[in-house]
Amino acid sequence: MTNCILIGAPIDSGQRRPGCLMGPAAYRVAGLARTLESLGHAVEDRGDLAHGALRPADCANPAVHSLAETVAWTEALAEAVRTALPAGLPITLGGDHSLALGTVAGAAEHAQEIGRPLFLLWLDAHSDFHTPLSTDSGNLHGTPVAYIAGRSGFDAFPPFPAPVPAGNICMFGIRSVDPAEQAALQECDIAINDMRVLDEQGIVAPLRAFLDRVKAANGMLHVSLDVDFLDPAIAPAVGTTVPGGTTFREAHLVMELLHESGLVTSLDLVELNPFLDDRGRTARLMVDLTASLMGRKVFDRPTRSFA
Ligand code: 4U7
Ligand code: MN
Ligand code: MN
Ligand code: MN
Repeated sequence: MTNCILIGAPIDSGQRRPGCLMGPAAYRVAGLARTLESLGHAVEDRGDLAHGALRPADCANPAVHSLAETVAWTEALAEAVRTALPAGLPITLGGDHSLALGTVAGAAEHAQEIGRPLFLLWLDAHSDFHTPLSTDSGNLHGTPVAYIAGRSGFDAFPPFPAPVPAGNICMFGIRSVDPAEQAALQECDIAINDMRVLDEQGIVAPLRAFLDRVKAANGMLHVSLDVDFLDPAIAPAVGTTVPGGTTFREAHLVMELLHESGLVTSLDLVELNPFLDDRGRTARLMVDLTASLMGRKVFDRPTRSFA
């Protein structure tokens, strides 16, 4: 039994298409709390977070927008996750992916306090490795991994508490990387399991290899799940669809392996835009994936037999 702590993060300052701020409501309507409870977990819904006062913030890149608001969200979310972690497993309901600037900062601070290393699993079509200085779109939802890894250019933000070493970061589902991100990723050893790797090797071997490393290091594991990790045919409710994403079973298998590992300590559900959904199917799929992560099985075998 896990104490699941739901944190609503109706943030949409990280991109330009309105609608992500309806995400937390959609997850509640789709029955996230009820589903987790049916699996035997306790659920504490802390409601929707609000950001604090905005302070003036500027950036040398004129494309960047909504910087002050995103900084304020980062502070509020870091605090919310840091204080939730001692009490259970925070599940942050986005909201666009800029929320991970805050959630992972909070997790990093907690990990540092208790002296455990933090690992990051990034499930996304995109690498989100821009800095505010390198982004062409100016959309800060494309920047969290760079902040988490300690890249420079985030002067407007609180300094990242304890940057996550590149070797502790692993990406899956990648199929859209901008040239500036590509160049920066070439310089570091973040594990990038792009769709080509998944086509060739499947999802199990690379994921098990990563989870083995987390386990060996007694690490905490933050999982950030972007709706566009999934193929748009099964998950249309996202502003940044990219064809060629993971299938229904691949995504569930990731979640099932994560459950079996027992390693996940915090989770983000991000980029759901309910305004773009098809009768709630994407919201329901995200809830079902969370259920798999929290122990729902296709078939409950008496003993485990996945050799
Ligand atoms: B998401 C992009 F140009 N790289 O910077 C950008 F392709 O959180 C997309 O993963 C960023 O959805 C996508 O705007 C951010 C673009
Ligand atoms: Mn606001
Ligand atoms: Mn993303
Ligand atoms: Mn994405």
